[in-house]
Amino acid sequence: MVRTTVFHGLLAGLVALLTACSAPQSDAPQQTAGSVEPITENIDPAAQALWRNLHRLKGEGFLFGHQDSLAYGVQWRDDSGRSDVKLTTGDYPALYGWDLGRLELNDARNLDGVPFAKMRDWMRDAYRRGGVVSVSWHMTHPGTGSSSWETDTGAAELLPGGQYHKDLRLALDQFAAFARSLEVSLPDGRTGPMPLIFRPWHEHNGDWFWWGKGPTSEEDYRALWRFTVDYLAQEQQLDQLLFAFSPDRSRLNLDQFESSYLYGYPGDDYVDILGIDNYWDLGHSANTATPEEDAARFIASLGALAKLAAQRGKLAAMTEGGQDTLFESDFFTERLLKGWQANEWTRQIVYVQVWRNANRERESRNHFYVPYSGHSAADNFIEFHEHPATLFEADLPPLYE
Ligand code: BMA
Repeated sequence: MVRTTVFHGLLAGLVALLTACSAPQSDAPQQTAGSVEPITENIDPAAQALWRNLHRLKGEGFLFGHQDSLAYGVQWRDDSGRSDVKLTTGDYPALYGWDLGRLELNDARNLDGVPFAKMRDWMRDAYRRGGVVSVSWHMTHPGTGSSSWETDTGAAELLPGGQYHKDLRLALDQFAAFARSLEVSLPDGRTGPMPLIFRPWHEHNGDWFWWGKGPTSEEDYRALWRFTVDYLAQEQQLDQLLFAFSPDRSRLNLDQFESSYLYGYPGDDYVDILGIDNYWDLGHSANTATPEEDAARFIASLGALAKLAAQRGKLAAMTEGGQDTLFESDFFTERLLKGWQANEWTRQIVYVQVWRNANRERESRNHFYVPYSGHSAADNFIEFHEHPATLFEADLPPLYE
């Protein structure tokens, strides 16, 4: 069950008021943990603890995450226990991203060739080691079957009353079955569902996905998001999820951050984590800004995000991003860490997740976000790992109790 608007609205309003009242004396971040709760009313204790513990980390450090980290690396695949993060630093990431694209088709493998059966095991391994699992979904259109990047048909007919609505339900049923299958041993000794950060319908302010701007109207996007959350909570009774909203930085206007960020925002009753997918400020090939401009904008984007999250009692995170092919050997300390360290607002960001290290042999291209063995950014990544603010697996406090 999702909390009622009135209760949650009052709390969020109170936090906003307190933040506003304290503004003349200090613009400092306010600690909101405990005063505002996750959106799922009967949230499982382990997921609730994750939420609380992530709040506690604010200002201290951030979890470092990597997509598909255990499934393959640039120079290896299907090798149990490996991760390009571990090969360089000796440590696993603190957070693991996985994508469910093609689960809706009942396929055995996801869109990047990761077997779902193994993904489940890797997710459980991550949890057992104290790490966090985040899930995105490059879903094929449940009605037309076209890929997430085909933009001919939007979300309108997936909504209640639409001709493909039952297909959306079936896709969400697959998700619910998958989430339920992730049984783990909880801190209280009982067996129960593994807490997950669920990040559906990402980068919707871009025009490259069928749920994005253009094929899907803002109103339909909101309805799609709300239906997803309500269906999973009420009909599927999933109580182990934290929901992350993640617009793409390249389509955000930093001068009008709030209104631009809130495009399609389903409301405070429907989101736990305010995320941002940021490749744009970190050396994106289509961005012509200078590195100095990039740095200032990266800091501005993280700071504005963290402020908005604090006003609403939410967590803030860089849910996806990084520098494709790591052409700057000092990327990790000079771009990423400096951005996070810049001021007391940027330091409120609780996790930063970079994208995947595509296997070169399988994909015949260079597409990676952490260094592989022998790469010129490896030493810098080790330095980044050693910094007290960057949390990898070995640095994690217990997050689920
Ligand atoms: C993109 C690229 C694609 C991949 C997709 C889903 O950003 O990495 O190659 O298929 O994410 O993981």
